[in-house]
Amino acid sequence: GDFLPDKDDLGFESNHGQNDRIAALRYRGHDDGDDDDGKETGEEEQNDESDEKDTREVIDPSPHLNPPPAEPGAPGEGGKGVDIQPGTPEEKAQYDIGLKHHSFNEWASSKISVHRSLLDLRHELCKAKKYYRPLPQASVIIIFYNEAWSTLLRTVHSVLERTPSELLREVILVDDCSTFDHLQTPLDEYVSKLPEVRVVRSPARQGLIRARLRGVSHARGEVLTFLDSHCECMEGWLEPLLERIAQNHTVVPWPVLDMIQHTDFAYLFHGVKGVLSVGGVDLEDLRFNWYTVPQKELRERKSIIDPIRSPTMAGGVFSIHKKYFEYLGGYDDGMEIWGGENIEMSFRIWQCGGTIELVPCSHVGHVFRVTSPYGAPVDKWVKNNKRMAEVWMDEYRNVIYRRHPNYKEVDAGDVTRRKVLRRALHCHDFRWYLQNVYPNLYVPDVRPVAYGQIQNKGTGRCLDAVSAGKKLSGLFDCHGQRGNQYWEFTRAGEVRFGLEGKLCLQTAASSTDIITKRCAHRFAFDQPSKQQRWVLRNTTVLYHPLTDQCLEGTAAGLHMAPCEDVDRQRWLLQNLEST
Ligand code: UD2
Ligand code: MN
Repeated sequence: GDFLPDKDDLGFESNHGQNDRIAALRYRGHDDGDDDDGKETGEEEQNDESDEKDTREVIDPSPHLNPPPAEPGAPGEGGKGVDIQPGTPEEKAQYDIGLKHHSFNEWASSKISVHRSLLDLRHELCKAKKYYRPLPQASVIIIFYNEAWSTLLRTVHSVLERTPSELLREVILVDDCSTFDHLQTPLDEYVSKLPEVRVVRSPARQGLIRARLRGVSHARGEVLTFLDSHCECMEGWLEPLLERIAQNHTVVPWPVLDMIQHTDFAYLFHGVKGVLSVGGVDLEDLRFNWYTVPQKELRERKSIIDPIRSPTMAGGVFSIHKKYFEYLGGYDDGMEIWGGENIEMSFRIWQCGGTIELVPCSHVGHVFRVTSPYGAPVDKWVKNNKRMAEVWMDEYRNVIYRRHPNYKEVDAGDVTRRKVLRRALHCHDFRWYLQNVYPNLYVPDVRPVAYGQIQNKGTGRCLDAVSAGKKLSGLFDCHGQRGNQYWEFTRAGEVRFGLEGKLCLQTAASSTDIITKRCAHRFAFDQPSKQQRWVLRNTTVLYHPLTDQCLEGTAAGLHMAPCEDVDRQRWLLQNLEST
């Protein structure tokens, strides 16, 4: 195809002629691997970390090493759920231990073949689509820590069986120092029979971010493709991802993530016609969430199967050109265990000139679970987030620090190298990201006029959102615990109910109720509604221009009344900015 760039032309459109910097900025891995731009070096050492001492203690003799073969009518075939329940006490015990170790129904998973079939439910246009060869080859990197046998191997087989072999350079399994017995010798033996699959072991548990970096240092393909260890790839999953990268090396594509139910392992296909969600983020707690693409943006595409720009990515499954990954600074190797790396990488890609796209024709199933079996430690996640915020979010990081006092207590470590990276790549600031990539994001006030509790001078009680469900606000004894009594008085004149966020104190002429309602002014760059606009007078009076009344607190509660110079209409706002 004509659109394919010259194989040797690896200049990135958006790197402002910085190719000379690429080498300097390359991630220096733990083992520095072969650094010769993917050239073949023959057989690689199976274990080049021999100087690192393995610290693991193998603890768990695990069952289910012999999953059933794939045959029509077997449990789970065609992506169906397993409807049998553990019957005998032994089965029940196995079910319990599987749930404990994996936070999903491992017992059900073990009844399903590691080669199970999936219905090809892709859109007709996706099935008919032709991909111009040659596409670049991918190294598929699957990291795992104490993954179940059946889910891990089903991930591997789904890659081997649903990827054209000429597009698959290799599959690299990175063991993040698992302690389960089945992941030691049994896995080595199983994998030794599979073509192009290797196990790379981490001698200490370092978390998924460094595990991925370890995988990258062993990768020889032109493109890196990451997977969680409990995925199932659907027919045709890789080609559209590779095609986007072939067209533009600065695109980081990811698939539609279908849900494999943790309860029965049913594969729930997410079609392209329904509501399409891409990656989002909540700036109040930095959690990844799903963002429903505005219809307008969907309609602007030429075809229903065209990729969609995505402000963030979930993080577990995506493809990226290896050199672009390295050029962008890989991952932040100061991040530990779990969490935050996906948001960091998302901001970094966009701010530094790349693009994240959700590719509707590519489908990968993932077991979404409700809890984490290995107890992802919150302080590590906070540390990772803090490193990200310090480097990429500019003044917007203060939103997080203000809302979550625990961030102060966590040491983020040294981020100098990451800041140097940002400067060297000439990246945009965070405000640019908000304006150009994610204009629909709810952005809390960076520096509100006041934040914390709002205490009534007359009664001594505090403004309380009561319960966000009821939405009626009232007055309660001040408890100093934030929660329902945490408010932010914004520069735009709103009284925002801060912690759960996105709710604003409002009242109207037609109703005397004082309620918290979804803030009308949601985005960084627009205006509040009149019902939600307040004016702070003499630093204590909450005047509401629309009704020309003042907020008042009495023994009977909260109401609006004509303004008077009395204590019941005076409020003490915490952390009030000195004027
Ligand atoms: C989501 C991502 C995950 C990662 C995470 C944030 C998807 C489908 N999943 O979490 O990839 O971006 O958000 O960090 O988008 N693991 C290790 N070492 C550890 C802990 C985990 O190797 O210390 C492995 C684990 O076996 C799994 C992967 O990392 O393969 C992700 O962990 P998870 O499945 O618990 O995370 P998930 O899907 O909730
Ligand atoms: Mn996962």
